[in-house]
Amino acid sequence: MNAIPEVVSRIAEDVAPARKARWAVAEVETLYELPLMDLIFRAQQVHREHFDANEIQRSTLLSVKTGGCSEDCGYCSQAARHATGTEREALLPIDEVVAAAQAAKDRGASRFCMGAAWRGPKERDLARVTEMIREVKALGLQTCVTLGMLGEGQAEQLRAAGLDYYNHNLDTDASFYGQVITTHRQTDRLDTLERVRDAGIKVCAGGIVGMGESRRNRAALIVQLANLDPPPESVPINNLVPIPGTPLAEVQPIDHFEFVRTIAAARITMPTSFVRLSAGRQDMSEELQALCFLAGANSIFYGERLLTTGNPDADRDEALFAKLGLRPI
Ligand code: SAM
Ligand code: DTB
Ligand code: SF4
Repeated sequence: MNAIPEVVSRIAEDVAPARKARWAVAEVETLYELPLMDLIFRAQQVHREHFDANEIQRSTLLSVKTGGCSEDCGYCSQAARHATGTEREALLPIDEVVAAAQAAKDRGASRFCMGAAWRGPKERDLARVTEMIREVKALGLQTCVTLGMLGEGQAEQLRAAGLDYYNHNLDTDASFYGQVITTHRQTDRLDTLERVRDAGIKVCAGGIVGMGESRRNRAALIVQLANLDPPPESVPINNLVPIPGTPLAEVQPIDHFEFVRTIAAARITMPTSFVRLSAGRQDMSEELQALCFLAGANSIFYGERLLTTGNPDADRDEALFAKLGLRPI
């Protein structure tokens, strides 16, 4: 083997900016405790070291398989055991998915994310999803799917179809997880993230806040995400959308500034990741969204629907971006 590349890579390692090895929960709690102006300033500094602060990435979501899920996630409208009124539907036909992806592309989305209400995909389902991925990718869009927990070899099949990102959220920190979900463990989700990473697919992993967790829980979730090695390329921060009929329907909403602090903590601890201002945007004012962008969010879900709930209309987002001078990428 030629020795030069080895030497070059060793030099590259030596000169690469030292990446902070691991974050401690106490350190992230200290970030949360900063005066808001200082925290946002720090997040904005980190943001500008790694990104153009006036650029924003847009992903459009489509629920390709809705409802009837075996799991008991306390926030979810699609769990079969919650009486939410969400009907169980079959996997969508491929032409419907392709038409939705084309419409998303025409409206300016760069990534198309297909979600399924499964604990995990069965082999037969996976074959149809890989076909969807191939066709959506052929339109020139980045592809993302979120299908639940993956078994042996499934991530490789997705990669072979050209999948760019797999979304699988840690949702909440390890110590609070059991209060929200009992049908699987958070370690199961970590196993899936490892399979995704090993298969060479980019990781999209984040969580939900506003579920009655403490600030320490939020800091611990951020730490879990930031300490993944490498951290996820994409980090969705969801504000709980309360769904009537779920156990979390009546939970006290999180304070707006605490949400902004969570975005800032994600930005500071995961400097090179896209941080997505995700679910819950429909109930946020333009000013709150702008604060989230200032705190380092540089991605959104774009289009009038998330999975089973609403999202701001694309026209409204376009108008907001124009007012803020944000350019889509
Ligand atoms: N079944 C797969 C799974 O759980 O990974 C994929 C679909 S699941 C609906 C995707 C993610 O949506 C969840 O992990 C959670 O973070 C988010 N989510 C679901 N319901 C939500 C709600 N009511 N408010 C905020 N985020 C929610
Ligand atoms: C993510 O973090 N948020 C999206 C996506 N990944 C799959 C889902 C949000 C769902 C909000 C509730 C609903 O529409 O059912
Ligand atoms: Fe099922 Fe996913 Fe909803 Fe949990 S979050 S109930 S796994 S669809």
